[in-house]
Amino acid sequence: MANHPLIEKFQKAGQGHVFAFFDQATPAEQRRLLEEAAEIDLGEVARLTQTLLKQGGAAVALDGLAPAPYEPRPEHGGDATAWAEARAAGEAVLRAGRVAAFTVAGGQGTRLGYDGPKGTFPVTPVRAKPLFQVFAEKILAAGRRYGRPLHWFIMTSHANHAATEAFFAEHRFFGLDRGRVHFFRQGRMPAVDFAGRILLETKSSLALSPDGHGGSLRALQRSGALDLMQREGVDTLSYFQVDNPLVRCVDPAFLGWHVRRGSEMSSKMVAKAYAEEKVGVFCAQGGRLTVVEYSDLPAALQRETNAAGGLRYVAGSIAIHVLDREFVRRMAGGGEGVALPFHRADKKIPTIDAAGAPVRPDKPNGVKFELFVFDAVPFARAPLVIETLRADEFSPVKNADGADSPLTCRNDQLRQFVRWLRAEGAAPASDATGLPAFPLEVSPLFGYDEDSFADSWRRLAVKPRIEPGLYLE
Ligand code: UD2
Repeated sequence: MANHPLIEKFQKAGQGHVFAFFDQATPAEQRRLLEEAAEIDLGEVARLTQTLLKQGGAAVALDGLAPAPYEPRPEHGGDATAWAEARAAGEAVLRAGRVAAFTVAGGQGTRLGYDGPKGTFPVTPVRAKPLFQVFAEKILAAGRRYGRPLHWFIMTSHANHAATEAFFAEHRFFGLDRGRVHFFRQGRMPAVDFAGRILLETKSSLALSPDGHGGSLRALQRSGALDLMQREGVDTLSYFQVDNPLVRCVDPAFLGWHVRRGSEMSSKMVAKAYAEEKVGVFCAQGGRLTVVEYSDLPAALQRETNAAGGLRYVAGSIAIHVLDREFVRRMAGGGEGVALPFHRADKKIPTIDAAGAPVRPDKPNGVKFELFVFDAVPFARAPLVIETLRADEFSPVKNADGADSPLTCRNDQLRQFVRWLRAEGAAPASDATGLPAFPLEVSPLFGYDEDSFADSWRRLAVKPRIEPGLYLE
């Protein structure tokens, strides 16, 4: 076999099989394989094989686990004055230009069965705007409202980076200043078989996959995004996922709670809709705040109720956070004791057999390693959880049908538009769930939350007729 220091390194680490077909490959293929191999941290792979495969991974420790405290909304008994003060503080931070929006969009979107970056998926009820356009318009509108255009960071994956950039270019960045929209790729991890051997996808390429949304912290650092923010006077990141068009991309009340408490990482919760809902749960343990992913929380705890008969572990994580820039830098630096833990996911990973023939497994044949951003919570100073209302902020598109599908998301958008209209005395007739009899749509440029909607509506000299296909912009 060809002599190359990298090949020797892999051989020494017991991963020499990665180069089994190297000599048959074309020079271009060889280059590619060497490039991919150079991305791999063999020490990390060995460590993960030892801890997550051989020792089966440490089960999530449950001793001393309790529900996390959170700040309830005023509607649910929270302190209305504190919420108003938080909001004013957040508006000041936005007016000072200290905030950037941040979307994690590197996921593979397998469950939706949609071919293309998930952010390009059409979601709105009348205009069928794609997710990216909804966020872009919210960000544009918020920048106008606070007199400071926002920077927007978008984390992509190797698989969808070029398509994502092309989509924005094709749509002229949806009206945003292209100099303020920044794309960067997340890192990759190799998949391994159950013995810890790195899997090949083809004879000359590794089975690599995105390193999880927790990889965003190191990717922000590596890509230079943190330095760019620093140069631009941005010290606070508003983090959200690509699948949820209801999200407030920048929320003054949330930002205000974060800065007033001196928190380094804050999170939003909604009351879980039912015990088994697939969201992480905010917990307290040993004086620290943590998020336990649904799959790690035993069913008995998921179902446990409190004296009032409600769920005891009620605080569902909807993956909306505010992060301090310097906290991200610290986490990305990965100093002693500050690294995010990897999680193991057993998957069906397309690979090749010993003769080099493709294998499409019908049951899991290996393991992917992923980082989760919420694992940073326990490392943050003064981490904070505030409540938000599901109807106002959370309706992700995850599955082709059933729960969290394009249909449920469309209906939740419609109900939100109806609530905004109703607050101004202009609601169309709707059913018992608040769903109108016909589709209508509010552009984020007209209103992206109740307040911005009310301002625009009140400015209209002539109010439009509320009729099928109404589009307010
Ligand atoms: C996530 C949370 C869950 C809950 C739910 C809310 C995890 C493990 N669980 O569930 O607790 O908050 O969201 O909707 O996160 N992504 C990347 N790179 C990756 C992997 C994911 O950018 O390598 C992005 C992806 O594009 C999406 C987001 O992260 O925007 C969520 O990913 P997911 O769909 O895998 O998360 P899910 O639904 O399992």
